[in-house]
Formats: sequence, C-alpha cells, structure tokens
Amino acid sequence: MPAYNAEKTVRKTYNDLPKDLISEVILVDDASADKTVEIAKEIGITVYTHQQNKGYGGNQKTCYDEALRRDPDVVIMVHPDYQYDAKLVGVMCEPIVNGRADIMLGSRIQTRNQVRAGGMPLWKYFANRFLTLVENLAMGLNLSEYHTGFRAFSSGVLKTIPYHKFSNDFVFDQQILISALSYGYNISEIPVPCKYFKEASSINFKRSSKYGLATLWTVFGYLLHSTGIVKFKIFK
Ligand SMILES: Nc1nc2c(ncn2[C@@H]2O[C@H](COP(=O)(O)OP(=O)(O)OP(=O)(O)O)[C@@H](O)[C@H]2O)c(=O)[nH]1
Ligand SMILES: [Mg+2]
Repeated sequence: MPAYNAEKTVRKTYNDLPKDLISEVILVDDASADKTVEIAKEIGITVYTHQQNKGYGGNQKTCYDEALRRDPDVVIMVHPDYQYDAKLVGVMCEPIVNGRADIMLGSRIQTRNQVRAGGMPLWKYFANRFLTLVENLAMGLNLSEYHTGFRAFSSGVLKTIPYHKFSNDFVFDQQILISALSYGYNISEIPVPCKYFKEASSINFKRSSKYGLATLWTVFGYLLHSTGIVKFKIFK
C-alpha cells in the first residue's frame, strides 16, 4: 500500500484483505501529516517511512523494493483509501498464478451508470475513457482502463522492468504498464467496484490534468521508441 494521509481508511482496507492468501502486508508512508503510520503499525502492517515526501511513484518504488526482498510469487498494490474492493485479491492473483497473465488490473469501468453510482466525478470518467482509448489504440489492447489503483504483478515483471527509472509522480502508474508491455508482458483485468466518499483520497483537477498530459507523453514516447525514432530507457 502506497500511503499518504490514509489514517481514516487504512484499517478498513486492511480488514478486507484475505489474510489466508497473503504472506505480508507492507505499507510505505510518504511522510503523511496524519496518523497513518501509527494506525498501520497498530494493526500489524509492516511499515516503511519516507523522511520526505517523494510522491506517489516514489512511494511505489519503495513498496516494490521491499516486496521483492521477500521473493514473492505475486505482488499486489492497492490504494489504502478504501476505494477498491480489496476482498478480490484472490481473484486478481489467480490468472497470474496460473500463468495466464503477468499483470492484473482491477477495473472500475464497466457501465457508466455503475461508475456514476460509485461516485466518480463525470470529468474523471470522461478523462479516463479518453486516455484509455488513446492507450488502447497505441498499445493494441482492449483494456477498460489503465488508471486503477488496484493491481497485481507477477514478481518476474517487477524484477525485469526498470521501475527505478520511472517518474516519482502519478504517471508512474502508466509507465509501469507501458514499460511492461514493451517487455512483452500480458495485462488482463477483472471488474472491481470502486466507491468515492469524503475520506477517500482523490486528486484534484489540476493534478489530474498534469497526470493526463504526462500519460499522453508516455504513450507518444512509446510510439517514438517502438518506431526507433527516439529510444527511451524505460522501454525495452
Ligand atoms: N506520495 C503521495 N501519495 C499520494 C499523494 N496523493 C495521493 N497519494 C496516494 O496515491 C493514491 C492515489 O491517489 P488518489 O488521490 O486516490 O487518486 P486516484 O485514486 O488515482 O484518483 P481517484 O480515482 O480520484 O481516487 C492514494 O491512495 C494516496 O495514498 C501525494 O501527494 N503523494
Ligand atoms: Mg483515490
């Protein structure tokens, strides 16, 4: 769990995790101003802390470094803001364990009504649809979204892709997927309901816009890379 000011939601997220399937729950705190660390330790989660705020991508780098040191089969990333249904960890992992996928995404996007009922703002919904359309066209895939905060990776993916070279900001989430695709890994998905509520973390319009532009730049970079015009170190 890459955490930032998640004191109100980390416990509920943790409670939903199927403990019988999981060897260890790790939380990296990115210098939160609230009691995230105290609460996570109280619950019994293994906690690592950044002395200074590194950003969401920087946070995930520490998460995966620590996870890989345990030599896991599968690494699951879930936002600790209780927006995703963490009870579905087993369903997310099954295709990876059976060798049918390397990365699984918990997709929030099935029908518009369902997404709206979960409370996703309309502008986020349409931005998600637009970015997903562009990414699908560029990558030749048919995923329903690339922007979820619930993901499972085979450890082979994380050992191979150069995630330390990715951004420390939110676009890390796109770089990890597009880089993995450049290395030939498969991405698949399952539907996961998602809810928006007062205590959940939700980035604002300005930061989302920056993220959207950075996403488009990542896709453009991949196209340049795959046609050999410019080579980027984050892609194979
Ligand atoms: N390190 C760091 N992490 C953050 C920051 N803001 C949010 N996060 C974490 O990143 C996760 C994703 O951010 P959210 O704000 O929930 O954004 P999102 O889930 O992509 O977007 P929504 O669909 O609106 O929830 C959250 O669960 C937080 O733990 C930040 O400024 N720094
Ligand atoms: Mg959120």
